[in-house]
Order: sequence, then structure tokens, then C-alpha cells
Amino acid sequence: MPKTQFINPSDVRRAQTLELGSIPVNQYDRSMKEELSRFSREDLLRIYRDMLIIREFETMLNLIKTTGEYKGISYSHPGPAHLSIGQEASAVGMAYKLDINDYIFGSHRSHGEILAKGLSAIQKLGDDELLAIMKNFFEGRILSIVEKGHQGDVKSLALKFLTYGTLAEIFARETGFNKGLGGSMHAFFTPFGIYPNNAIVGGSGDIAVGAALYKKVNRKPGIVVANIGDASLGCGPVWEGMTFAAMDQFRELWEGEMQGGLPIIFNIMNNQYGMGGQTCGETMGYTIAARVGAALNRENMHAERVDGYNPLAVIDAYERKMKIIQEKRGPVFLDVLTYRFSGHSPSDSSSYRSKEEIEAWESVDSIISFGQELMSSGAADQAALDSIREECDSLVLGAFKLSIDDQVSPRMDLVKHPGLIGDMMFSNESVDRMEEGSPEVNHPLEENPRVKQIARKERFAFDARGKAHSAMKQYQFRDGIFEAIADRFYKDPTLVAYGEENRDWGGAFAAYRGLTEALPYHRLFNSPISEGAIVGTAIGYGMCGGRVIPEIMYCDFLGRSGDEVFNQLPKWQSMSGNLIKMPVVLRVSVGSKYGAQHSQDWSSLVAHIPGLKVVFPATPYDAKGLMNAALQGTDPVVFFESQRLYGIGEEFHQEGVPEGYYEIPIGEPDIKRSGKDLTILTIGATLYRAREAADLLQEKHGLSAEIIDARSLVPFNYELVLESLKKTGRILLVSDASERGSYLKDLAHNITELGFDDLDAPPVVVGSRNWITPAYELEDYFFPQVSWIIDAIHEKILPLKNHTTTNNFTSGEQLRRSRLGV
Ligand SMILES: Cc1ncc(C[n+]2csc(CCOP(=O)(O)OP(=O)(O)O)c2C)c(N)n1
Ligand SMILES: [Mg+2]
Repeated sequence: MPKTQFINPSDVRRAQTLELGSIPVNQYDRSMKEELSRFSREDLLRIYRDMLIIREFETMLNLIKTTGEYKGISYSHPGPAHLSIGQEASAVGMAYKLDINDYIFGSHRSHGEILAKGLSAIQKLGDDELLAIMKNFFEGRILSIVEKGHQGDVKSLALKFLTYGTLAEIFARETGFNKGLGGSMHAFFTPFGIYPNNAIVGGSGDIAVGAALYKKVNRKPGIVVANIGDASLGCGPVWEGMTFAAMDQFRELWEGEMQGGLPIIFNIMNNQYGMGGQTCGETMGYTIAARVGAALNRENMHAERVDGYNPLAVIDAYERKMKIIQEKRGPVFLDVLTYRFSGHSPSDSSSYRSKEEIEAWESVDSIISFGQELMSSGAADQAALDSIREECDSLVLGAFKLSIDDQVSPRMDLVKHPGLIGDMMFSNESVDRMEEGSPEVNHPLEENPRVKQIARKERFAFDARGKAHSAMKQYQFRDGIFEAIADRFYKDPTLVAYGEENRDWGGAFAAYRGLTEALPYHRLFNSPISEGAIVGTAIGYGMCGGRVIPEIMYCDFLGRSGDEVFNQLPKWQSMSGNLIKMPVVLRVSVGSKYGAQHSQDWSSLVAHIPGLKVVFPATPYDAKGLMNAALQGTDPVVFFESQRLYGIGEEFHQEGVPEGYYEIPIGEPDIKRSGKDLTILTIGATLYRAREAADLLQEKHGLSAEIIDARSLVPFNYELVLESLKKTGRILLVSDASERGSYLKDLAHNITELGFDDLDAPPVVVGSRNWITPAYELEDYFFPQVSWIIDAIHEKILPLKNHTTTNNFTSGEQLRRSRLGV
């Protein structure tokens, strides 16, 4: 909490009544005649056409799914197709005012939104721009397919490009917009401002906010629309995203040009159902979704319900809401009322609603009504509407024929190129700054108080005689993190960092102390306690082209950002066909001392997820070098930091931690001590316990242990470990993560396979117990101790002369614990 804002008790304790104000519902009341003076005839016919294109596109998919053929052509599509037949007016109305600088995000039911946004973009782009986009996209591969035999202008070519690219993606063709790796529920096309759609419903709720943050911080034009289903208003990421978007600080604390709300519209595509649950009357309590806006800020998020069955009502709302956003008074909440005639999916038996209800909504079908209004107002005659229908039908049929043709639209050839998807998991680029420009900072780095303080510190923990400098004098682990991040803040103008207590507090463990003075609010700020949104917004920020450091205060809280870490952060680079980069470094501190919910090491859990790089440095030298490497890259990195180590000095790298910039490549373990009799492979803070154990082995048993610090979990280069085994023939692996299912087991398994010929004994894993972490005073019974390492070696690798064990590492005990699941 910034000291500038005084909380006066007599003010906040005073009696008052909160007036929530009013929220308009279906207030649009212009007639088509009136609209004729606002829209040209062509515009109105185009609105009609766009709705029809979506209708025909979805009808085609419905027929394919339910009958296996469309216009006499058979095709089987086993994948998903969540259709939005009935909802066309809401999609076209939403997209009508938007251009390519405006980004939309959506969910599993977004074909209509993709097409509507694409059609709107095509309308607004000039021929040269359109051609350039089509030519540059995947080296013109899609263009070369749709331009064959094309007669007509560039815009009509672009319509083919859009419908084909979308459909080929739905059918998992390599020629789709995302090389078939996104598919129906995730398809998108960023050159038209269509950003990822999310099969995890509500998943876009916080990601879209990150995109709006990116636009604001980097002064980019345009707004962001988060299309969210009415039932997904029950999802955590949506609430956390809205909470984040509505933070007071944008208006109260961000300075100068940066002052003002985020440019985002939460657009609720309110078809009044989840899959089968009715949101009004059953699964939610808002009655009218627009009410939700009243919970978030004093403007009720400018919430409003509009009739999504009338495209002009939605366009009218966008006109007004976009003005609010231009005036920096966002965020906005729009409840767009609509209805889907189609089932949740084509296999849906509509058991949750009556035939009468569907028919009642079909009888006011927006496309039919709009067509009738066009005719009765004189804007069009039946022949004009018929010819539009023909145009739409042939457009969809053309896209269908091309995208089911295996010659024209092959799937990714994983027989010929088995590594193709693997190669897409990471972008592996090395980029100083995500954008040119001079970073906004408050003073030169040399003048920073923390920098000056660090300059007086000893960058190696010991003096020339090997005596440790006082703890205060030692350059600490947290200084390494600080130096790398500070350096990048002065290099990369797009870099922002945020999380809980990141600014005035200096980060819960003081890694950011000093940065508060160096950076304006918009580059370093406190977030709400919304771990989901901390990670989710960073994903949105990263995918738009910015570099970002979100922070999770305790590893245990990662569960709160589970979907973001499991499903979003790791997947969008490859699901985009590698068009998107994800330069997000997620800092996660691993606790101890605070019991069961503040001391868990979940590095193994994260290492299990394809698409994340995972590092866990244990020394200041490695922390700085790995942080530099993480911040130079374009991949998501989960950066674990042990709270046991924030204050530790550099005890291994004799030359001390360099003052200048250097990188330690992610994936390379490091020999921290050479030895010949036994290898100990450590992850994180167990390095120091392994070192003590190695001292004891030397002193008491004359054995020299080689200690290798893994430093990274993903990727991991085994060479150094296998080399070591050639010498030692024995290996013990140790980390603070609970042992069962841990990453150590994976390492041990691979080492067994790869180094079997060199092994004199099986690799032995020593992790934490499979319990809750007990209180600090009992922690020694939970986390691996020096004596555990020695006993495990004695029991399972190499009997030690005259050694009496104090811990039970026998096979019998291992079997007993496993039987009990502890
Ligand atoms: C996190 C998550 N939970 C459940 C589902 C399964 N599911 C798919 S669609 C859907 C209903 C979503 O309703 P709504 O948000 O109103 O969007 P609509 O389907 O109506 O467009 C559900 C529950 C999912 N995909 N993701
Ligand atoms: Mg719904």
C-alpha cells in the first residue's frame, strides 16, 4: 500500500449507504429507418452477409457431424465442433467496429467470432495490406491454395482465405491457421486481431486482461474484447481477470499518460446456458448477467445488457463503450443476450430445454428478422438477399471442398518428420529486448540505492584465507536475482513485473528492493491476491509481444494458478503453430518453516508439464546467470527460488559473481565439487546438505563424492551426469520435493537406462517424506538431512565401515511406506 494514500479512520468508519447506480437493460430502440441514416445500404447488407456466412459455416459443420455429409459430399470429422447457430448477430455486432488493432479472445464456441472479426478486418483493410498479410502468413501457403482459379477482387480472395484457414484448422490440417495444432476450440489468426480461443472455458478471462495491459503499457492502439460465455461467469480466471482489470491503481497511482483504466471489454456471449445448465434460474444468481459489473468497481464497469439478437443494438453498444475506453474509463462489461439453436455440441439431445423454447427463439431468428427489416425499410429486396445467400453458400462450399482434400490440405506428416511437434514446444530464441525503444526508468541504474549498496558487497563468500565474510557483507542470492532483473528492465522497454507486494514491499523476500525507486508504477506494481490472474495476465502480455515477470509468493500458491500453469502458459507457443512467443519468467519461491501450506516444493509437478522450462538455481552465481538466460529467451520459464537461500553468499564460484552480464544456459547441470567414488545429484537447496554429507564421507570414510547441481529440470542435459558415473559408478539423487512421483525418480530412471553399464548399484533417490510438511521444529523429519544421505548410501549403495544408521532406508521400510501410501 503506497504511503501517499492516507486511510483516515474517521472517513472510512462513517455511516453511509452504498448506491450502486443503474444498469441499462435492452435500451436500444432505433428503427431500421433511423439506422439508414447512420449506416450505408452496403454496410447493412454486409452485416446480413456476415451473419449468413457464419450460419452457413456452422450449418455445414452441424451436417458433417450429424449426417456425415454436406451438399452430397461425405466427410468424417471426429473432433469437436461447438456451434453458435442462432448467435450470429451477437458475433457480427461485437466485431463490426473493431479493426486489426483490436484483439478478441474467446472460448470453445468461437467459430462465429473468428469469422465475424476476420470479416470486419477484411472490410477495413486496403488491398495491399490484405495481400501482404496473406502473402506473409506461413510463407503464403494458405494464399497459394485459395488463389488457385480465383476470379474476383482481393477482398473476395481474403474471404476465401479466412473461411478456408479457419475450416482447415478445425479439420486439423497443416494448412490451417495454426497448422492444425489448435483445432476447433482454439483456432485463431493474430494478423486480423483474432487471439487464442480457449477450450478451458473462462480461460480467456485473465489472458485477455494481460493483452489489455500490454496495449496500455506499450502504448499500442486498439482495445481488447474478452468473449466469455454466461456460464463461465462462474470461473475463477474470469473473476480474477475482472478484479485485476478493475484495480484502482490504474487511475489513482499510475502516472502521466499511463493514468486511466484498461482498454478491455468483457463481452458476455449470454446464450443463457452452459452445456445444459440454465444460468438464470439454476446455476448462477445474477438473473441478469450485467449485474456482475456492480461488484467490481464504482462505475459498475459501465455494465449494460444489450439485445444480441439485433446486430445493430450490439454495434450501438460498441460505439458507446469504445468511447468510454478511449477516454481511459475502462474496463467495460457487456451482457450480450443471445440464444443458440444448435446443441452444445452436435451430439446434444437438448434434454435440458423444451422444443417450444427452441422454436420460440427460432421464430425471432436474428437473420430472418434482419432480412425482413432490410426489405421493409427498402434497403434491399428479396433478389439482393438471395444473391447474398448464394455468395455465402458458395464461399463455404469452396472452403469445405478444399479443406477436406488430402492433397491440397494434408495433415502434419509425423511419419516423415516425427519430431515436428517436438520442435515446436519451445521457440528457443535469444532476444535482448522484445521491442526497440528506450525503457522508462526513474534514474540511471548506477544511481540506484540498492545498486550502490551491492557495490560494497563481497561477491565471493570467503576471503583469501578461506574465512567467510560477515553475512551482511556477502553478495546474496537475492542480489543475483535483483541484478539480472534490474539489468533487463534497463534493456527491454516492454518488461514489466508484478505480483503480490512487489512494489513498496520490494517483493516478499526483498529481491525487488530498490526497483521501486527505479521504475514507474506501470513497470512494477502490486497485483490483487489473484494468483490465477497474475499468471494469466502475464500469458496475455507475453503472447502480444511483451516480456513479463509474474511472481508467486509461495510455491504452494501455484495451485491457485493451476489452469494458467498447466493449460495456458505451456501450450500457446505450439498450439499457435509457433506464431506466438511466450517470454514469461514465472518466479516461484519455495518455502520452509511455515508448515504444510507454505513449504511445498512443487518443481516436479511443473517439470511434468510439456512446454515449460524449469530451473532451480542454488547459488547467487547460478541465480544471476540463469535469470539472465531466462530473460533473454522467448519461452516460458518457471524459476524456482528457495527461501532457505535468499541470504546465502556465493560459496562455489571462486571468481565471485561477475558484475557484468553473463548467461548460464538453461538445461546444463554443474559440477559443484569433483570426486571419484560417488556422485550426488542435487536439486535446489539440498546442494548444501549434500556438501556436508560429502565432507563427512571424506572425513569418516575416505570417500570422495562428486556433487552435481542440476540447476535446471527442463531441459536437462544428461552428459555431465553420465560422464561422472563413468568415474564413480554410483549415484544418489536428492531434492526437497516429496519423493513419490518426483522429478528425481525420472532422472534416476533415465540414468539407470542410459548409464547401466557404468553402475555398480542402482541410483538411489532421497526426497522429502510423502507427508504434509510439519512445523518448523519438526521439519528435520520431513526434508532430506545430511544423515539421510549418509544412511541411504550405506544401506543401498555402498556399506560404510563402522557406520550405524539413524534412519531406516531398508527395502522393507520402502515397501511398508509404499503399501501405506506415505
Ligand atoms: C474449465 C472447464 N470446465 C468445464 C468445461 C466443459 N464445458 C465446455 S462448454 C461448457 C459450458 C460453457 O458455458 P458458457 O460459458 O455459457 O459458454 P457456451 O457454451 O454457452 O458458449 C462446459 C461446462 C470446460 N471446457 N472447461
Ligand atoms: Mg452460455
